[in-house]
Amino acid sequence: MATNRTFTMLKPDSVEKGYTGAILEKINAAGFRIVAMKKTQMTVADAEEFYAVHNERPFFGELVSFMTRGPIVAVILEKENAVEDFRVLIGATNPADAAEGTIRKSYATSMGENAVHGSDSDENAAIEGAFHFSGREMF
Ligand code: FUP
Repeated sequence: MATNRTFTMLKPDSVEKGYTGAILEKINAAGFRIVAMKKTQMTVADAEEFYAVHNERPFFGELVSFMTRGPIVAVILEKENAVEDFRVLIGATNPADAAEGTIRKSYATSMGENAVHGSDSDENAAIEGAFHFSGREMF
């Protein structure tokens, strides 16, 4: 069943460069409602668990070290068709392939440092949201 929720992280590159406000503004302007939000920093163990699906991939070590090098902003978002619409808003994983006007086109620098995360399914949105937030932090 579609939950109409997705999960995003503004990744360490975005936070370091001071893009948090601009990216949240784009997300709000696209019609997403913030259900839960916090600034936090993932430990190596957190990142290894969050990205466990990629643990055999050659980029895994770099991904974990990037995602843990500084704070992130974790956010649960709500909107009709949230997962799919948010993937459109952020653009392709590699910013070189991202469409004009997408968040990754505007703020990402490379495949690795690609500014934002977006869940790829309703099931993963629920798992990833629950990774960062308890039910009492969702409104
Ligand atoms: P996305 O769903 O667009 O965030 O992309 P993936 O789930 O496929 O990948 C997760 C993260 O791994 C990406 F955000 C960046 C990193 N990655 C690489 O660094 N190199 C790759 O070839 C693929 C992914």
